[in-house]
Amino acid sequence: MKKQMLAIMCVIFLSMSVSSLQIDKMNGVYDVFKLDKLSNEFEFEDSIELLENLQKTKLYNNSARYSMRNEDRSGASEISFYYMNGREYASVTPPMSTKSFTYRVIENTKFYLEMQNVDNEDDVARIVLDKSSNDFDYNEIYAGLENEQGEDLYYSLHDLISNHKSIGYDNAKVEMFGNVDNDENGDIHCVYTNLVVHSKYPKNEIMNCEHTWPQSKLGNSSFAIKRGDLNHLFPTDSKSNSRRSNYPFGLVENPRWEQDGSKVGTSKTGKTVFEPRDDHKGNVARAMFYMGVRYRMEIDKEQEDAFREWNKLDPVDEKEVNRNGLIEDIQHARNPFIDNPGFVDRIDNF
Ligand SMILES: [Ca+2]
Repeated sequence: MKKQMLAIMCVIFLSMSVSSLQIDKMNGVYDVFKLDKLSNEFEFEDSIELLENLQKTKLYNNSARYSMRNEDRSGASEISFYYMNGREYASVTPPMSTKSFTYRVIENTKFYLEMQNVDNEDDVARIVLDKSSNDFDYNEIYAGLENEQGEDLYYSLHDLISNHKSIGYDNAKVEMFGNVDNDENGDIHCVYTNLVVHSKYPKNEIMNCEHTWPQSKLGNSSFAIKRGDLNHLFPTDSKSNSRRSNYPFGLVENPRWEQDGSKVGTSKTGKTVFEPRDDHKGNVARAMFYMGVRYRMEIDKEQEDAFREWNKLDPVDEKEVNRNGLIEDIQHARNPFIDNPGFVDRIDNF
């Protein structure tokens, strides 16, 4: 009887893993993240290419072995997945090494594989499919979330975007000014005012990098990763940037500063708020929802209500879609609220 139960459990376990990131389908480019104990965040370590080179063996049902190539192609190594006593393990042989390390697979989700070194518990790694590669079909994933609502949807989206390749703040700024927000004429447009700069390296006194979620409110955990996340960084002229300061967003009733449609002043509840001009309102809302879900940061009720309206008032346009794609190329993750603004209405609390 016990044996039967065990067999059933094994079948359930195996069929569960089949619906998740399938080990026998792990061909392609992956990002490897290591857990940093201090920030409790998975930090990007390396890109690898996995090439399946051995078929499954009868001995280890469902096992698979891959050769692994680092981004710089400096060395080949191996990673094998196998089941033992109903648990999934990975054996990793680094480049230029004959010694292998054994990892216990902790989580095998649709979006990543998390594993812990059995000899060193601090060594926790995630292998995430490089989502900018063609194998990762966002539309398929979104379709799978069709019936999800509320917290379920919130956490599914969190899992989907919880790893991205962070390139650091300085590089993010270079990418933003020189690539993501540098248009076909070589111009950078301020998102709050009409200021335009023709440059890839604008002077700090003229054009800044705006943190839509203010730096002073990012909190300590994963600070560097949040600070350099392109999804909430935008070019702004330095004057409107300092006017925005770290005020929350909202609708201004009594403006004390106003330029090209953006305002600072008090809201109907008497709070000092910043109101971006209409054509950037939706972008702000979707960037803030992204940041909230990505880093599990709460959005206060007053702002949340405004963002819900702004998400509809200023719908996604081609420019925003293109920007999402450019950021995906760099960070290997997208803002799902740009792909699917309707997600906002299906989550009742951010
Ligand atoms: Ca817009």
